[in-house]
Amino acid sequence: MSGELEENISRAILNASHKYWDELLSLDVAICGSGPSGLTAAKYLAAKGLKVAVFERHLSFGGGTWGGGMGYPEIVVEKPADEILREFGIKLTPVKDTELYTTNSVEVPAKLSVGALNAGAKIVTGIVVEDVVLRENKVAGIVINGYPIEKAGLHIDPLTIMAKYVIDATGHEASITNILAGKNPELDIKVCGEKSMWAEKGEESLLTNMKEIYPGLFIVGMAASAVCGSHRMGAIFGGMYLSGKKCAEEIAEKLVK
Ligand code: 48H
Repeated sequence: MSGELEENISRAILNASHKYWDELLSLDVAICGSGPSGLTAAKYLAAKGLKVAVFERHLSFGGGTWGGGMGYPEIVVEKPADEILREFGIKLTPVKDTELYTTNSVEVPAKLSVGALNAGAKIVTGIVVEDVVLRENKVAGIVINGYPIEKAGLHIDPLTIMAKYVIDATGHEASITNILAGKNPELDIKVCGEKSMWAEKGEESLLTNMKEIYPGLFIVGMAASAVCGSHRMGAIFGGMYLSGKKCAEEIAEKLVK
């Protein structure tokens, strides 16, 4: 490259970003939301050699993990989800006379994202998934826009990412399923809404609530609880990791021959 340094910086960024985005346009799996369930799914899907990207509204990834429990910087995980965290190299401290562990609320999202990135997933931040691409009887991709554009309320049309599967990992909002259900009532997708705190029931139900809610669209983590009308569980996270991993295994079974 020749020219002034400033010009070269700008050109390098634009050229590299063009290549980066070009590679994102057609994916095996588009994951909406970079909380614990989305990042876990991303790692296990990418480890199977699938082309995966996580789209996150905020500039930081990790979703609801960072804040721990009411700002105290530890979260809780129960067996058998501790095995998943060990695979990411996350440190766990047993809680005496229980099947619980505590773990640090900063270490967890940091290492989950490193695990996903090292496996080959991309994490795209500052991007809002505002709709899905619909085909005859199937979700076929996502519709995205910049978070600053959404925040400023600007009328700027979106871009699209085609994907064989989409995962709604948007947490309490279950925003992708809500959008699909709300815009297309004829699809008859029911979003029940989350129930009050009952940690044991909330955790237990996560693996059955994780499902392909409509062809091409999976729900995981808190989004699965919200869609299926299950209980919240507070700052215990085992079900988030377990449902993310199970979702990855189900999709990989369909895509990896
Ligand atoms: C792009 C979006 C969009 C969008 C939202 O909330 P999360 O951490 O989600 P989970 O399900 O992986 O984990 C839930 C857990 O953090 C939690 O809240 C628990 C256990 N609560 C229990 C209780 O009782 O309260 O992450 C979701 C992510 C966030 O980072 C959002 O910013 C992002 O999704 N997101 N990203 N486009 N339309 N909607």
